[in-house]
Amino acid sequence: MGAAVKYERRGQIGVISVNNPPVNALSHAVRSGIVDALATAATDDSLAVVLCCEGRTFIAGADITEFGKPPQAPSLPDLLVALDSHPKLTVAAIHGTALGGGFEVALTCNYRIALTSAKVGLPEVKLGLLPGAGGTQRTPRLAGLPAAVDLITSGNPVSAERAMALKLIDQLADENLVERAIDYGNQLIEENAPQRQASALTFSLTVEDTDLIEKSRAQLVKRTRGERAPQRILDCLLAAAEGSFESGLKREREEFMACLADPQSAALRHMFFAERAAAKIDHLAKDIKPLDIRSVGIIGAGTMGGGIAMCFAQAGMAVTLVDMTDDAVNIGLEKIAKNYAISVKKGRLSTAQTDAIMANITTSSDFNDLGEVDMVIEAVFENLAVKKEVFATLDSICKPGAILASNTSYQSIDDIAAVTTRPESVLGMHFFSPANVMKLLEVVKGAQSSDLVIATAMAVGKKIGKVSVLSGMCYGFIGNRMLRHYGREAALCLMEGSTPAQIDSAMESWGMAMGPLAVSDLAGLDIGYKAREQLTAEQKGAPASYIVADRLVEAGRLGQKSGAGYYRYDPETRQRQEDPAVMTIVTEARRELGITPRHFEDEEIVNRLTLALANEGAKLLQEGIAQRASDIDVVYCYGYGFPRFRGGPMHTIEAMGLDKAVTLLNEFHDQLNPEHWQAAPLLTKLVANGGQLADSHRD
Ligand code: 3H9
Repeated sequence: MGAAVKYERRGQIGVISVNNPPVNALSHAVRSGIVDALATAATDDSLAVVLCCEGRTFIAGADITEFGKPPQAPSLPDLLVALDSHPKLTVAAIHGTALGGGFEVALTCNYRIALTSAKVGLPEVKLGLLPGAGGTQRTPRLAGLPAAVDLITSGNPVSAERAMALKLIDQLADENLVERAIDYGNQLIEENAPQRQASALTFSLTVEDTDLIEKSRAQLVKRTRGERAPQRILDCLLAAAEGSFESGLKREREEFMACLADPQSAALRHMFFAERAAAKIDHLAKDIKPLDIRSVGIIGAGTMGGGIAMCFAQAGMAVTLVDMTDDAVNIGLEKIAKNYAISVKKGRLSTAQTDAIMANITTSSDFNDLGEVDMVIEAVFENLAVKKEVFATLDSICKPGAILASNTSYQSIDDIAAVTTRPESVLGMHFFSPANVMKLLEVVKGAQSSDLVIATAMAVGKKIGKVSVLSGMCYGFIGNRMLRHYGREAALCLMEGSTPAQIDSAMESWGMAMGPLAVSDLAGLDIGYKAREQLTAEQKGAPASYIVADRLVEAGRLGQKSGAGYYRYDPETRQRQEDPAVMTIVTEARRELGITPRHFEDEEIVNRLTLALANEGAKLLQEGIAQRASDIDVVYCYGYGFPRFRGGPMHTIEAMGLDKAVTLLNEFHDQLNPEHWQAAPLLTKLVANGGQLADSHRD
């Protein structure tokens, strides 16, 4: 049977136990081990079979690393045929997380018992897939259509208790799962219980069910912005109701194979591994133990500081929120309380929960109150002189070993660290606005930041529920350095002949959460304007890339906050509307710079904006600012609304073909602007060598 699966007899029960760390994925060894064990149990004198797992979890699904490789028999469907037709009564014993193919195995067993702490779910949609081993056929038969739609299209797991209410689990156990499962098996034998098969249950649609499918279709089109797997899931659920179990299973198989071959799934699977890789820091010693951070000081009670304070308070840490005056901290605290009141109103949190969170936050206008905290995060405005002053003060107040982090988006961590006597304890922790919502955290390593401090910041990020990515030091770090190139191309497309509406809708149809000009309006056009005021003409770059933004600000159009920017905004609904006044400004700017507008295809907009990002990403990779290409993808998908089903900018060019990407870059170089479109040497090298971004590290 092999090391991954064991079979032993416990009285009249045959116990199959899977042991395939870390998550008991259904690799080939596990599938064939279970099939062999089932064959043994079929012919011995056992009366029932318990299927359980060792380690931290029940089977967490198919082995994702095997997708895209040549299939090896027995397949998961082969295994489930053996299980469904097994002559003995079968019981799944679930602990940890029974997910995807793992839960489908459990659903194929005759009965299911789970620890109360367990969770079950069908998360395949998050990988651009659908449950491909009967999940779309058995779930609605057991739990009904509404629950199946919810479970499978959201991909979110549910608690064992909820699963029991949905008839997906039959019994709960508080502890000693395997013993309890054996007792359960014995009890079922004694009761002469039938071999219940979900596949044998009949299922047909009611009028309400049909309505629900149609409604879900429309909602999912909106919510998932072009993802195909959710629609295919609904097709499979319809097939479950319209034909036999066998015909539904056949349809599910076809749709699963179509998903597997779909580039969207390749991108989403890339993201699954990218998120996990981002947590790993290549050069750190394996045995490094992050510091235990229990208390945090946040400096600056504005939108950013308040949002950061919420992250820490929600994670149960003691937060001291500091600003210059009592008024400023009180306003900040009121805003936080208001945010939580909205969460309570929306039913996301209870009053007791928000009270407990608020109790973790104390406020002060005296920096000396930060003397004993384990970590400080500075979130004052983007001005190097002010930041240096804050860090010099912190250096004199904070206890030895306290970590001093700056939430700067652009400034040099090294310049900030230089004003302290402990540059090894200084680093960047760049949150994204709104900080309590956005998942990304860029951990920025200064030249002298110690490994311990970096490891601690990464661990803290995990504790507060962020996806953390390490960035080296450069202007704008990973995300904002790339964004400048993306923003530049959006502005240039506008000047060369496009419109704000075309640019934004081209990017949104492609999958971006929001188009670049609508994002600028949301962030406030005055921010870039003020930043440009501090730059030299050379640093500002081509005037065509900022002339319209400047003119809009000078006309009082600061974006959403002033009711107008690249668009006009409905004061009630905040809906954007095209505004002829903007095109008047654009036309005037084109005339001033001697630019004759031309026709634009959406494809050119998408190619220019995504390639501008990826080309700069390749330069960051080559310079060692980003550890790996997939880290850049994580930054963009979690911090900048890049569609996960495109896999981030680096995966986008890898999927397009690096050779095609370089050809396009060279075309842009020749036809548009040679300075903007120098292909990153790393890309040309990879194309010449036939290499992949995933294998490339710093030169
Ligand atoms: C499916 O089942 C299709 C079927 O319907 C039909 C087939 C025909 N495979 O997340 P962690 C690795 S699709 C391979 O850090 P946690 C992971 O990469 C599948 N590897 O732990 C990591 O490796 P490393 C449906 C996997 O405790 C390590 O395990 N199932 C798989 O925070 C630890 O993972 C899913 O989508 C896998 N299936 O969370 C479930 N899963 O250490 C996906 C994990 O080298 N998995 N690894 O970085 C999860 O959601 C989480 O891993 C889980 C544990 C909640 C289980």
